[in-house]
Amino acid sequence: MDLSSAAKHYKEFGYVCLRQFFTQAMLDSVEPVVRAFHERWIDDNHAFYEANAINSSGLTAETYLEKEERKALFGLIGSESMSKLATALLNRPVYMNSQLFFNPFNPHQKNYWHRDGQYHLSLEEQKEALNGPDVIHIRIPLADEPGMELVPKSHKEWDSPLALDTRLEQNGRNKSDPLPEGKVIQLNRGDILAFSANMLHRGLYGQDRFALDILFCEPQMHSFLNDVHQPCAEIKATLECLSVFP
Ligand SMILES: O=C(O)CCC(=O)C(=O)O
Repeated sequence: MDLSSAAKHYKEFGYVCLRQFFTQAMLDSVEPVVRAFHERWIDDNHAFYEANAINSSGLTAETYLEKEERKALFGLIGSESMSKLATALLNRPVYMNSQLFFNPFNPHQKNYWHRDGQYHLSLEEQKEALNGPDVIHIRIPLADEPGMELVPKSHKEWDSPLALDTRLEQNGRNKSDPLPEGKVIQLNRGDILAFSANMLHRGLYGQDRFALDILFCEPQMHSFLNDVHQPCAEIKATLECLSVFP
């Protein structure tokens, strides 16, 4: 799929999957760094990891990675292919933060339907957000994984009564219950899935799930940016594209 078809699909459905978008060599250049981050993060967050964690964040900050390691991650985020993709999908995309998704320590832990905004916005504000500036996730699996389940068009459309009951766990529903409108997107190493943070989604656990997630926002959301996640001048000088950095 070319980038203009991808943009059309993203606009209509709130997500787009591009198969074999990144070369294996490109992923090989970041995977050891991501694995090193994960080991150091677990050392520091042991109780949380074993309790119920399914992700960490802030990979490009200085907390767990050295400058050379961060340079490798920024090499991907500031690559021409990433910058062209983000620019095709969003209006003047700005790099915000990064996350890492992995399997829960407890193999029986259940996943959960949600919209990202539901943890800090009221229901009215969540409805308004459907017409506001967008935040996009670019999910980059480093291993083949079950992927994500999404509700197509929910980046612009409010929940069905069943979906609302499910993600809010009301009227007898659990947040991991199936939704008939859910669409599963299985992902392999090399594929990417771009999806709007506004949309209703859940991760699917299993296999060797280990996925990097790069977040870009539109310029109206500048107040949510934190300098600690951004590249320093020395790293910027090594990057192919600077347009996604503030
Ligand atoms: O993969 C997951 O477990 C959930 C992913 C997710 O919720 C997100 O990227 O916002």
